[in-house]
Amino acid sequence: MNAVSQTPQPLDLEHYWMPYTNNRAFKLSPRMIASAEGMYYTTVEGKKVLDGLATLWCVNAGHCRPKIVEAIRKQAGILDFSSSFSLGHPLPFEVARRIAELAPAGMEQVFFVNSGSEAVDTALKIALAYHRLKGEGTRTRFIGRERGYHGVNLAGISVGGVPANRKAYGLMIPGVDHLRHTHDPARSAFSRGQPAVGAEFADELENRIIPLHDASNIAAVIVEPVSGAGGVLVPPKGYLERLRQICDKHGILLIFDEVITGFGRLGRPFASEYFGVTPDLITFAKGITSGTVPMGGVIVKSGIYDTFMQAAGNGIDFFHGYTYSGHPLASAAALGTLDTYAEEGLLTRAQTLAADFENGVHAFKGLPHVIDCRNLGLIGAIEFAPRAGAPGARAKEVFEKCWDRGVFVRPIGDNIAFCPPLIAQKKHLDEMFSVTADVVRGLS
Ligand code: PXG
Repeated sequence: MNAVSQTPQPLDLEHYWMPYTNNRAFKLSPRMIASAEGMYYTTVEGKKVLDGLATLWCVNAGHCRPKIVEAIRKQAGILDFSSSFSLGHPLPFEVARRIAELAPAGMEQVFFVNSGSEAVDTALKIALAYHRLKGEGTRTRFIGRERGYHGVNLAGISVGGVPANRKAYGLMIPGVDHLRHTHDPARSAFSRGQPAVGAEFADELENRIIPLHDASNIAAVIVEPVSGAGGVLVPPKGYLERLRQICDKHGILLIFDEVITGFGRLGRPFASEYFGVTPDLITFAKGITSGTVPMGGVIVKSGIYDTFMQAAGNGIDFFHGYTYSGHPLASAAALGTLDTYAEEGLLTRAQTLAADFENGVHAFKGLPHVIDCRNLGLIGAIEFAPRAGAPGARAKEVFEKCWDRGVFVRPIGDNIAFCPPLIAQKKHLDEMFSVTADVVRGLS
């Protein structure tokens, strides 16, 4: 029996307030998925749709992969739930060990949560508590970046830099400043991979932000190594290295939000390894379970973990945790996912596909209204000139027409983002790009 046949027909759409959705438009004309396998969804009408965004940048292993499905199914009948508050069960210990194996050297401990938003708030709290334990309790400010996306919790939107996500929520948390974003189309439009210029955007930390707030008041800088939901912004060469140097010089923690870039998106387990820049904390979610069961976490440098352990005496070392941290089903899903990644070489597979992907993204250059193409690993975007008086309208139209033609891509402002599952083959990339290009050719 599939999910659809268990629901009454016609479906009552009135009661579910959908997240990040124009509820009125959706309920007038629903796009409803019934099932998925590999690279494709099947809609309730029976239409196949290619998943060009790993759903929401997370289904890295593709849909309904047998090992993952089996791991979840089996675990549900063995231990459905057990808390991780002063009790334990073996699975999250093993997941943490496997993640530490994949993480940059010296990052050995993992704190589990249930989403990217929780991972971000957890990382920020670790940073605050760490400085306090070190006798530097004045370090309470956070530095985010324009166009950064760090989830939707109050701390996450405060350090985040997507205006629409902040507008309705007043003051949020105090003590936050932002670096400028790194998007620089005047110098770097149509860069293949990392833009050659722009490392100096990092100097704003040293030249403006630290003099203004004083380093002794700054706890951490948080950035996505590659911005995702802010429109796929690839860091200029040398930029992340420079941020790392400045943070080191001033005793500021550097947090990489790898909720999208983690687990193979750039052809390495983490973007930190790809860029050769090791942060102090890494947030992750999405790809850890390939989207199947909610899970996220924070990977910390061992020195940070040790500081908490040494300071705690006989008491609890970190007054923080979620009821479902280290949930058995999520942990089982993570192990099934990590096994699938290992057996199929998926954490490095983006390297093999990167050249075809890059060529596919940059083939949009010269098509109507296209003003930029960006890519790195298996993440990319094309950007349109905004339609007069209707910003975002072109990307929305492309999304809708692609969907009608069986390809799912994501509109972000005037951008269309591509982020296919890591199991994609060249034929899937060809299908995704050729349908999208056809639609763009007809764009007014
Ligand atoms: N950090 C980053 C870098 C993310 O991309 C989060 C944190 C929050 O994760 P959760 O699991 O709490 O959603 C994300 C999530 C979009 C879009 O518009 C992107 C995300 C979520 C929803 C929409 O493309 N990324």
